[in-house]
Amino acid sequence: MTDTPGSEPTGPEPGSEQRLPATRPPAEVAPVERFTSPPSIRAVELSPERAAQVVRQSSNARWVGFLATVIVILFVALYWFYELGAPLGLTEPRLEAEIAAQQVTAVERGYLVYEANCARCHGEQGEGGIGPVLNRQDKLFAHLNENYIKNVLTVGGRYVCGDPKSLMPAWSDTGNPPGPLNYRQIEELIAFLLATNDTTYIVRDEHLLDPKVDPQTGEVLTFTGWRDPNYLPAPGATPYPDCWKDEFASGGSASPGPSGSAAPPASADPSAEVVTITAAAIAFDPTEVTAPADAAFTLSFDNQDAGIPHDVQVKDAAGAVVFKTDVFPGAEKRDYSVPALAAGTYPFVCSVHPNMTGTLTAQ
Ligand code: HEC
Ligand SMILES: [Cu+2]
Repeated sequence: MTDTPGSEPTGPEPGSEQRLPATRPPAEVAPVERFTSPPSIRAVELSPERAAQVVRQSSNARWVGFLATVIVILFVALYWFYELGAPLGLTEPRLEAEIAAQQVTAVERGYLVYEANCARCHGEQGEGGIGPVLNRQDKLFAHLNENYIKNVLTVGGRYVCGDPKSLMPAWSDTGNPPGPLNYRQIEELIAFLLATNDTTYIVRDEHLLDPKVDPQTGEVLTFTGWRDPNYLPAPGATPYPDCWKDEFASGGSASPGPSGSAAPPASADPSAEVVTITAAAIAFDPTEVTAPADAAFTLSFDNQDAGIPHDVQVKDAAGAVVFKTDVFPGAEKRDYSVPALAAGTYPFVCSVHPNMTGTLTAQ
């Protein structure tokens, strides 16, 4: 770059920086007093009034501090007892009460799930029907435990006896094929099935808010669990079989009638009178039958319930089994020859479904 005329360098003129900083004319202001507060404030000596005020204020401050400490201590103590329960068991610990309340909620929900899905096969009270009994103490004691129920509901009825044609489908949505119930409903069902019979629960609407009321009496509907928490199996008793059908297998431990082996296979005398009993839809038909007294007769037992095992156990007035058929699933018909019975009435029952009953009259 060469200096050419007309392209003068712009910028400060040489020497102009020497004029900075701009000098000011000396200030001609009178010096100001630094303190503008009145002299009484600035005074350091303790007047009697000031001394009294200091004493009053510090006493007040101590009181405020003391009360605050008392409030904190009281709060801690009260909260301690609220959370962990008052001494001598005066109140329940909050968390335990919360757990108990949740348990009640689970059982009350489980009841609704059960009545909606399971009662049609296992009975309103678990008394059995198309499906096996669930409310018996010997079953509830160990056989029906949490794990087992969870597996049965996940795998379906074939988990029980390995029967691929079991009538019970898988219920859990993790099953194969998936069922309609989610894991919470499964847990609620387990809570309900294992609920003890010493607690009364309230039947509620589906949102678990309002109790259901009997439309006739206006009373709140309640239910209790099935399990007796104090139940102990008889010493030396065989545990409940893994497959419920084994309970009814001939010679099974659970139904030792006096004439337990008196069920000769069907070789009925063709000349004997034939009494027919049909089992259909978990009920006997007819429920009243007559047979000849003091003469052997043929019992023709027609089980029309496909896949559902039934039998006929004829009992005397004392409840002892005088004759029983095999337990066999339908649809099938078998004939048995029954030894002579003295005149009288004999109740008969299906051992798989204790609510299937009838009466045989020998005359
Ligand atoms: C269609 C009828 C049916 C329905 C509905 C049903 N079950 Fe079952 N359930 C059965 C049958 C049949 C068995 C026996 C399994 C087998 O051996 O085939 C069974 C077996 C069981 C067992 C095992 C019983 C034992 O003695 O080991 C449990 C537990 C059970 N069901 C619970 C339930 C629950 C809970 C529900 C409702 C979600 C339910 N069932 C719905 C038919 C049904
Ligand atoms: Cu039956």
